[in-house]
Amino acid sequence: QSDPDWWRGAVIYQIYPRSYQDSNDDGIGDLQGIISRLPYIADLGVDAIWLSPFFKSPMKDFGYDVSDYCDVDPMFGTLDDFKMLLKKAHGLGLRVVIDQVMSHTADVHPWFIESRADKVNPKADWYVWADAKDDGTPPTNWMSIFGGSAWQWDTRREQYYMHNFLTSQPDLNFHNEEVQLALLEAAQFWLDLGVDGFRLDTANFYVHDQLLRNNPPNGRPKEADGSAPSSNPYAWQKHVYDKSQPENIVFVQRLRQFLNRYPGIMTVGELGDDDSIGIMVAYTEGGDKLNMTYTFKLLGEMHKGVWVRNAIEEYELRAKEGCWPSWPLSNHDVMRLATRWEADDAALRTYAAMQLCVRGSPCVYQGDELGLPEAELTFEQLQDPYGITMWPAFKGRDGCRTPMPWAKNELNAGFSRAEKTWLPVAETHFDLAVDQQSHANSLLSHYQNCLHQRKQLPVLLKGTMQVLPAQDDIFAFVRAFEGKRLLCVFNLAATPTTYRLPNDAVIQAFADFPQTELAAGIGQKDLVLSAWQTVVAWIE
Ligand code: TEU
Ligand code: CA
Repeated sequence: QSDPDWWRGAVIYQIYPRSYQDSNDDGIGDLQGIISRLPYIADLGVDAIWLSPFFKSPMKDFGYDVSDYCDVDPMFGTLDDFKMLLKKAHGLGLRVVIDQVMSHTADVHPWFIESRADKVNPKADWYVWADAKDDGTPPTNWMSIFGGSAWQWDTRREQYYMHNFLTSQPDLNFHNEEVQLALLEAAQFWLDLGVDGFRLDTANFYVHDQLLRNNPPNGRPKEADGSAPSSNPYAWQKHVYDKSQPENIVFVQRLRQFLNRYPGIMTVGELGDDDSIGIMVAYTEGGDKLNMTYTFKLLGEMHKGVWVRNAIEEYELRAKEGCWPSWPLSNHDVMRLATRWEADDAALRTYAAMQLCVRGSPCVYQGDELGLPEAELTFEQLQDPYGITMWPAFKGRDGCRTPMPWAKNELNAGFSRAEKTWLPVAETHFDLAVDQQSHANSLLSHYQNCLHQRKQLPVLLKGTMQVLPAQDDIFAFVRAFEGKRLLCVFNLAATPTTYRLPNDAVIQAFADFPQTELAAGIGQKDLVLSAWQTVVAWIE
């Protein structure tokens, strides 16, 4: 537990507590359930777990609406359960990263209840309140990501309050010093319990423009990859005033200084912005901000193949001193990887190997190690308010949040003994359950092999990375560490192709990392690559 740099190159396994393992038969996953599955996670070979929120919450956004930052929701267990989880995880060599949702609280948080009571109470300025314009309309044109205006009228105060997400997730006012202190105090509570780091929810949404300026229009932009413009008007604005303010970085620096008192505490910030590479850099450069960041750059439907290569290359070119990325391929907010990228078993193997070879500390979302496809749900089954509002253009996030399948022949695939679980286990997931993948050729075994081999290759953990010039759908790069150079080549397509090695490169030996055997080309300048081929080799 002593290496303060443990997070550099670590693999983080994301757990969505509602859907991992139910221990008390109420159909909802909980902390004791997670504890019972820790040996599975340790076996997988990851370094850390990141737990999505388990704090007290009215669960309107399933925990991302916190009503008490310093307690466990009874649905998930107790503080003692969390302490036990921490102890058992540490005992198995797993670090524990928890989610901090600082940008907003639940509307039933005592702070907000007090704040909305009148305009003079001690917390009157803790949230973002503003008068209506003369015609009664909201103070600015800012929009909520989940639909509609970012302003909600409050009859009690006869003012609007701001919310980037649900109306029941009012934004805290970071221009208020007391708010910043209260949030640091909440973080300290968990640090004192012994957590190893924080995943910071919407870490560039903390601060809003104090002058309340309107966002400029953005037209109805097509995605860079040519896909249809978003049906959510949120995308039709340039978000220059409702987030990513200069003072936001100042808070992040303050947070870092505060965390520096606890050696080895890692922060990974979730950032959402149009220039997502630029903001990944801005929030880590210089080493006095976040340890690492991730964005939605690789989390879109079309964002696969060459897109992945181009995004990572752009990042490596723009990265400055101190910058360290995390490249998740999925999470609890987006369609499951297998469906989103239309990936079959061969493709999933290559994406996994690629994700574990690029520079950074990747997050692997629960169930991706099984190759789960997106669960199909009817409108009636939906739980996610985002999906219920946006249906059918966007079906919401429930399809990636259904329970983990553990055992094919058990009720609810071993997730729960309840008759009805909060979301059903997907029909298509039973055959992919953990107990069906114990054989050496399964995707699960492939993940295990990649993860275990990776640990033996310091060059993959800490090495530099140089992206090689583009050729077809091939993503090729060189990792280098202590004078050794590792060539990584991925054919991100179902068609065979030939890869011409860079001028100075001569393959010396294949690395001990799961990869496809080369059909031809060993010792030559051209590597003949089969569909979805992976080559990881030491070069001179
Ligand atoms: O997500 C922030 C965010 O940008 C997402 O809402 C994203 O735009 C969307 O989910 C894409 O499908 C974080 C959490 O990860 C999410 O679960 C929360 O709902 C949100 O913050 C509000 O706290
Ligand atoms: Ca339960």
